[in-house]
Amino acid sequence: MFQFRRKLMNISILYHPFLCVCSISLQRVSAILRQLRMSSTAAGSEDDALFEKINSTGIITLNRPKALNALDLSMVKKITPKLKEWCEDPSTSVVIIKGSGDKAFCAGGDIKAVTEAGKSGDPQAGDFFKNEYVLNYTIGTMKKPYIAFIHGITMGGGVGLSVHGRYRVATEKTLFAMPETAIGLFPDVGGGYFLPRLDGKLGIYLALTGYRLKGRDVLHAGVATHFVEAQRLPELEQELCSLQSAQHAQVQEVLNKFHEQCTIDVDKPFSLAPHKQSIDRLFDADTVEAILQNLEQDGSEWAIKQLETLKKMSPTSMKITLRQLLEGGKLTLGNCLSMEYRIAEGCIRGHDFYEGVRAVLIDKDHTPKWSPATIEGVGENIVTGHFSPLGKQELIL
Ligand code: QUE
Repeated sequence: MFQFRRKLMNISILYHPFLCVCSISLQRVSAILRQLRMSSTAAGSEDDALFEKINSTGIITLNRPKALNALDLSMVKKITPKLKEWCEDPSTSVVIIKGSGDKAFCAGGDIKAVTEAGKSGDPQAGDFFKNEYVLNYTIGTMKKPYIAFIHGITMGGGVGLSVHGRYRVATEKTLFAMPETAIGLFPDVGGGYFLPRLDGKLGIYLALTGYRLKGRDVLHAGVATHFVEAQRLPELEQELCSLQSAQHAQVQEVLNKFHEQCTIDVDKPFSLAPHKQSIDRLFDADTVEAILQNLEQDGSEWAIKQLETLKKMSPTSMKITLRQLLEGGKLTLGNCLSMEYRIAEGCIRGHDFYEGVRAVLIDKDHTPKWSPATIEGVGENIVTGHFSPLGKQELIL
């Protein structure tokens, strides 16, 4: 961009005496500038992810606040090598990741771009997922303390940047969800790994319904490790940056102190506590059909409400999601992400992902026309097709 501005100045100096030529070239220049700005949105800009080093702490800031810090390929391609560099660098002992602005840590992956590539048959459509899952794996296998400040909206891709790290600090403004069944996708970024490891059938419930956990609920669910009031995050960051020896023990000491000092909603019970027994009983099944039947038979007001929610989701997404979690519960993170890449490629080949993104993120009419339209219509072959090995395209971790 800087270079371009310099060019622009040259042009105006060059043509200054010839006013008419100048106005034509200025028009042209502004068109080129517009083009450049547009392509920089598509291809990412220089400052979409920021990196700082304060003493021995590396800080990553997701910096697309207008897009709720949604994660795109440009950001992933900057974050992964920087994380690897910090992992090797003896002068870096801690990594913090946060979002810029007050609304979101990261609202998801920038999947509109994936559907655009996928629609035109571009084999690069899966590139974003592949690179994103490698980053999720890098975070999940880091030995140094990695702390995610999950303040504000944390969904999909944002979950993948936080939940596999050792420490996740939530605030009263955290809104956490894996809402992908609503857009014809599935709870990827290692959802198949962490969701089945939550208490009882909570993960299956969160994955199928996309239920939103707010504030202290994120801690109750076992997603966050610490809860700190939003206003104190800068102070927490400063204290972590000033640690002389920042091993896990020292990091934990600081995080625990801030956590214990926070009294917001300290006596408020988990919003799902009244339904936890029902969740563990009704969502304990090998098939989506059985879960729907359990809810129907239960017939309580809460169960009917869950049925209404599930009726809106992509039937294909629900079936692949249940299978993903049942398998993922038995896999390592690396093998789970490899499986998820197969499923992602299945979604790119299919129908509902495009229709869901259209209905929720593009046209925003929120009335997707799923195909197949019913759970019964989703044959076993469709589900199995999403789990087929990809040969040379496999993601190997
Ligand atoms: C369900 C989802 C997503 C969603 C909304 C849903 C999702 C996602 C985004 C999103 C949000 C903000 C952005 C963006 C994408 O919204 O996965 O690019 O700026 O990424 O109801 O699964």
